[in-house]
Amino acid sequence: MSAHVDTFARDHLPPLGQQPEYLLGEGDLAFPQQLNCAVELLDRHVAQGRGNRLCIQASGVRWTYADLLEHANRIANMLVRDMGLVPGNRVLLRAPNNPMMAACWFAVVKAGGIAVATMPMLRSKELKQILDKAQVTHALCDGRLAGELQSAAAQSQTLKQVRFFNDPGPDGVEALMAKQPAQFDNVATAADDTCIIAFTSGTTGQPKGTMHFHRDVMAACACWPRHVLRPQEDDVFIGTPPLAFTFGLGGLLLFPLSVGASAALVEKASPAELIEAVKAFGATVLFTAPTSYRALAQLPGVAHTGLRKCVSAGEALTADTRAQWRDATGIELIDGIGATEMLHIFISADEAHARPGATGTVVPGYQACIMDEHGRPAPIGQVGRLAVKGPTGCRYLADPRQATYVKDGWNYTGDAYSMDAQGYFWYQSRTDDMIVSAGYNIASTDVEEALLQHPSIAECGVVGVPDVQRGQIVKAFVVLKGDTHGTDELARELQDFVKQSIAPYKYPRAIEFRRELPRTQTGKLQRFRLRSPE
Ligand code: 3UK
Repeated sequence: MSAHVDTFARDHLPPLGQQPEYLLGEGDLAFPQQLNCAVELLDRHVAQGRGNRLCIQASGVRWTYADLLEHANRIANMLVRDMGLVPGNRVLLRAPNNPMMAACWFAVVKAGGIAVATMPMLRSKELKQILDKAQVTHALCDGRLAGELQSAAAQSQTLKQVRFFNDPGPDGVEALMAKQPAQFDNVATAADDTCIIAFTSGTTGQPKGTMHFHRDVMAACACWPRHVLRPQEDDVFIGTPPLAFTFGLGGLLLFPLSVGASAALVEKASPAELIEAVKAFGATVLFTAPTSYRALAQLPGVAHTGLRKCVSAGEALTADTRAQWRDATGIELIDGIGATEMLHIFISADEAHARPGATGTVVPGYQACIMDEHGRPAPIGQVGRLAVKGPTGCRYLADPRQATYVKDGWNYTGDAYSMDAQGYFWYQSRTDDMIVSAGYNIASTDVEEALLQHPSIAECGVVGVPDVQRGQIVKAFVVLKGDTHGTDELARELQDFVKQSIAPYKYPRAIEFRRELPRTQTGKLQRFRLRSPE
């Protein structure tokens, strides 16, 4: 049944006993044995007469579905005929979010390859880790990002075929694909053939590759978008997460195409440029992270755009950020927690059901449960470990950490949550970000949320630091707005301010002012770097 000639992915799946339980088989989640998600998401629209509909916009580019299909087909032919790709080979993709990156993603998946998309900012050392881990054989890379890939490729035993796109030269992908036919014989992959290996954004340790099947991609499209986002055919999706991050891959490519809508891809945008792009492309659905919503909410132009739905994920959304965005735009944010391991969002609430401070309820198709320290369901209201299962789930590529993420069929996301009587899930912290000070459990986000109410604070990060007396004390790293100066007096003011709004034992006993906070390339605060500076 598998179409993979190169069986690397199947050979390195975690043993079945270490995989999560999958909730599959009913309604939208019953998949045929042969399934190629690229054909479902792209060819199908053209076959059904929607080829002339708008599909992808970018600066200077306006592609219909037929245009994207033609590009993907020509690149797929180039991969197979010029570059010797066989089904199951891993293809590294490296580019900012742009139309050629999207076309290459579809080309790889149509040809039965496995797309290994990487963040544009990765350096050769990090690229080399990925090349080795996924035994990457081919690469398609934006010409402007050639340098770091070339030095990683020079040290790789497996990567032999590299081509560059957005490159005008005679060896560039554009010239090579022009010689190829515009038709391509799609590879009839099995629903459980791997089509992407997504690397985690890495707040700690060695990167982990997560394997997702063709059916996982379709399942992600059938769950959160259909039940919570509920986009329309005429929606124009836009946002900041890279296509190499499954938040961006779903939000800016898979989900718009799954409903015949379109995406506007922006390569790199400051908050002001993003709002300009929203207006220029007529965007209606925005995907970005909480910190970005805070920055955007300050901009004068944000009140009058055509946006109708705004999605926040990647980090906890505080009630305060939600209120700032509503005040600035009139739009209630759609919060959702997703994970690279789960492919996309599994707990969320739409505009009408949002509760400030809560992430939402479990997305149809998934189950979620709060587990106590013995792995048993915890009572309502008690803080414990978040465990989820659904059609998608964690399969690490050859990694012993599989046994930490998956236990008894449940995926443990590493988050501390509680669930209330109405089934709403309340984020507390990462399980390793719980601060224990003088016997009290203190969630770093509680303190961050309290601090963010203060008018002088732009951003902050709270961690526990070792203390002889108390085991740990709460320490806040604070970035101030504009040219406010960090003084001892202001620090004391902030401490009193926190004591006014939350239990006084949670106040930050130490405060350090910083110009910026350490973040991953997907915008997540790296609390471990605040705990132990390199
Ligand atoms: C945290 C959240 C509270 C949480 C992601 C949407 O973030 C994504 O994937 P990652 O693998 O990180 C997963 C972890 O990030 N997190 C994400 N969203 C929220 N915490 N509220 C949220 N709304 O710790 C989770 O375990 O980088 C998000 C879709 C796809 C994704 N990959």
